[in-house]
Amino acid sequence: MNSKTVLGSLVVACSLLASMPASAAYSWTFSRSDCAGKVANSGVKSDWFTSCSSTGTPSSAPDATVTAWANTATGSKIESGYVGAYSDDPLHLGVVNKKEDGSQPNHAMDNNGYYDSLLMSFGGAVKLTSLELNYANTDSDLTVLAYYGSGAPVLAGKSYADLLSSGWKLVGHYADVYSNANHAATINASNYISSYWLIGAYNPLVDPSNPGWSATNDYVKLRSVTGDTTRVPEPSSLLMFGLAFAGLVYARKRRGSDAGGTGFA
Ligand SMILES: [Ca+2]
Ligand SMILES: [Ca+2]
Repeated sequence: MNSKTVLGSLVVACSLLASMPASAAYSWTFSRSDCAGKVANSGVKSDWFTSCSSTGTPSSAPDATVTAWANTATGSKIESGYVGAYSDDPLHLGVVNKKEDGSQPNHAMDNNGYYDSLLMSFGGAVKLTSLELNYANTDSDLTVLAYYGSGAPVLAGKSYADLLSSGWKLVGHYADVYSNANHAATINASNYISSYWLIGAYNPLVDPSNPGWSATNDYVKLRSVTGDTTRVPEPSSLLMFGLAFAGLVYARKRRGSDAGGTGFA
């Protein structure tokens, strides 16, 4: 291996290292001004929102918009619902689906009768790492999905059983989240990164190999999500990095043996 090849290997190795961004932690909560300037009251339909948007913290975080969904359409298909935002500072986000009247506890995000979800759409790809609840009734199991399809996801008209074959990946099922310290759960051990995340009351319909938890008794409200924008290097990038490094070691060995030494003096 000549010096040009060694130099080339070095350039490849350095550029790969430089392409791995430093981690920056972001969090998103929703204030009154993020949700049409008002807080919902139980049973007052005009106080429910079709979406809320948060700029996130710090200000360099991608914006987040949240919308509500449930399988309340004919044939158990998914259709839009309302975001119910309760209390204040930050708001507690629930889902009032089109078959609910907004009374407690069904104005939470729940799976009693229909499966409620919140779709979080970010202004850039985000790797969510944790989520936090600030309300639960009875049980607090969750299901989280991330979108890897092309374009923006279309939920309306699909059934939950369609999602894993429509570009969605199962991030995980998380049991008893409200019972954890700080009512929070660490999520996404597989390091999925996406602009679209579907966070719902525990939903066995999306996943034939679901854990079989109780699926009618989860009522939760979402307080915040946390994440970053760190991309885990693709296996092909790791392979290129390994080859470049191996090239450097080989060149050094050759140079050492040519000089009659060990190459590692
Ligand atoms: Ca609900
Ligand atoms: Ca449950």
